[in-house]
Amino acid sequence: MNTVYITGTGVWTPSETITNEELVASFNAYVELFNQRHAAEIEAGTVTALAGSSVEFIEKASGIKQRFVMEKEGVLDPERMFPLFPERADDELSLMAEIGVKAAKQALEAAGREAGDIDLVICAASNHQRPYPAIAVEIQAALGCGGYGYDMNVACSSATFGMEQAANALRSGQARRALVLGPEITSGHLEWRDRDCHFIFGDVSTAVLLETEPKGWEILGSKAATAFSNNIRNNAGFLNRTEPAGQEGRDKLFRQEGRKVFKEVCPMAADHIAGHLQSLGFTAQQVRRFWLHQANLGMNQLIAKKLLDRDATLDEAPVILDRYANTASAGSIIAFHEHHEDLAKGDMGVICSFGAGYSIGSHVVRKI
Ligand code: CO8
Repeated sequence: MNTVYITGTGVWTPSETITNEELVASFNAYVELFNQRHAAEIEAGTVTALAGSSVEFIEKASGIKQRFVMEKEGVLDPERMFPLFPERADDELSLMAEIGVKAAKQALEAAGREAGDIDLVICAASNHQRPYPAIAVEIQAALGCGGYGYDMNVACSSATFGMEQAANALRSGQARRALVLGPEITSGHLEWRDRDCHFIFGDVSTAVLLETEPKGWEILGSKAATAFSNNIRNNAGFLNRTEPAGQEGRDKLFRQEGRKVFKEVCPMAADHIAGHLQSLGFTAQQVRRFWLHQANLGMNQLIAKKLLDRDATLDEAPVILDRYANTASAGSIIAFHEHHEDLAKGDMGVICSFGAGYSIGSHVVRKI
């Protein structure tokens, strides 16, 4: 079996940001409009008045201070509350492919590789723009990669599971160099009119290049696990139009039982990482850095504390969600991308995601 290395990463970030202040101002304007327009029904008790959001709540509950978005105006328009992306013709590069290509180019440059060196492209994201042709195949063509490509989705664990698939293809010799891309346009599947979740997500695109030539970070082991839960769910899908309720219901966008997720996923993730390390003959104390999924600051602190039996420092478990928010599968990859260059040869780290499914994916890596 071949040994696999992470040789380059890329993170493409949209130019527009929305601060909590901007988000709450627009949300509260929407609430005011809604309550005015439904004043009679609210009075009659047939419609529930909406409650406003608050910057203090968002920062305290999540640690998020701002998020990047691909299109800010539509999201902040109280009469709209979701992004506006002009439709593209079939012969134009699709939006997901476009930002996938941008991150991929960064990873190729970081590794000193050409697109033609790549023979596997996996587009691993928590939503895909269309069922087919695969976004990965469009990106493969746009970049000029060889080999094959496919799309996959394991929600917030898409990137780590995609890396596991790519690493297995490289270990077996099926492929030699793989790009795992995570174009996460979360703004398209977030209900910006729901105060319980309107602050959670941000857009970004990530890329990880894996190779069998020794360079960068050796993957010592990869571990994926799933356990079914309805606590994070999105019912959007191709059968929606066949169902009496149609495509418009609240259940056709992201929704979650945030408290339950917090309570159930933290111990699962900590046990998963500890078990993975143990299976490789390591303990958490030997880990120099944890690049954890970035959903909630409290979650990351709790998971790191469970592993280390003490609070982790920001150096040990870096946080990027204050600037990026939850970027679905991209969080642990952004954390790795932004916080790995200072580590020394021989240092060990864990890249770990956790999210809907439930799904947990981890890679134990060592700098060579
Ligand atoms: N402003 C003011 N008050 C609010 C707001 C708000 N915006 N929102 C809720 N409140 C109120 C609630 O109504 C509640 O009031 P009351 O006590 O009267 O009932 C009170 O504040 C407390 O609410 P919560 O119990 O919901 O607050 P929490 O402290 O639990 O924080 C969080 C909510 C931040 C959602 C927290 O539970 C959390 O982060 N949980 C973990 C969630 C998580 O990690 N999910 C992972 C999902 S990501 C994933 O897997 C990818 C999915 C696919 C991607 C989809 C992309 C769109």
